[in-house]
Amino acid sequence: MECSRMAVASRFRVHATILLLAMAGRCSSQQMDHIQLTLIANSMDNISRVLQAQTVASERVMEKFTSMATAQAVASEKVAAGIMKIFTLMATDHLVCEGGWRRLRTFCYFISKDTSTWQDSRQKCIALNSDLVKITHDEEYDFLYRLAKGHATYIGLSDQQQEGTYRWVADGTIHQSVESWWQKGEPNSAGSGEDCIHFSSRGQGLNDISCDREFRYICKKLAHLALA
Ligand code: MMA
Ligand code: CA
Repeated sequence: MECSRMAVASRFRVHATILLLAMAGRCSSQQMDHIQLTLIANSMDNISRVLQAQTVASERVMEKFTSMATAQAVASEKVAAGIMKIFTLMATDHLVCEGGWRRLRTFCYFISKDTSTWQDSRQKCIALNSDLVKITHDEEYDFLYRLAKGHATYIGLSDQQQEGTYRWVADGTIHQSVESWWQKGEPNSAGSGEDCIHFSSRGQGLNDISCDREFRYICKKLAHLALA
């Protein structure tokens, strides 16, 4: 009786219960131990089979996920490359500047023949829907250096606001000094101080100079899209 209660309480599979009932008549504690160990072993076996199946299923899901993520990344790259191609096409074929302006990539530049103080130069650029030029990379610097042709020519950089801190007037950002753009020994704030930057007339790069001097100037604005 003791043996069969234990068997019911164990709640194992039907065939195990039948096996137990069959043996109920001659139940000894040694036999019971053996039966219970067999049942536990079977259950462990079942659990481990279920776990194994689940591991395999998880691995398949992971594989599927990885391959989908890879496919997604490849597709994104293709889209990005396509967009770049479109932009490049637009930049080379469909971006235009008005007469008298020169284009480099997505911007137009006006190099004046008339001369003005730095402040008046800025006003003249603004009147032309632009601003005194902000130079952002070497290619642009080289392009403008060549266009200045050794004439003293203002750009949109000054340290009027704070001595020694050069800011681009167009957007107020601080110029991260590019050593190679400056003429040797500049900026030197010579005399009673020099706050405005220009391509020097010596054709050797940028120099700081008095903002009251009258020079040529360079304006910059976005090129516009002309889709034919
Ligand atoms: C020199 C040199 C510059 C300075 C100008 C002012 C010709 O260059 O000292 O740094 O800005 O003079 O005219
Ligand atoms: Ca100087």
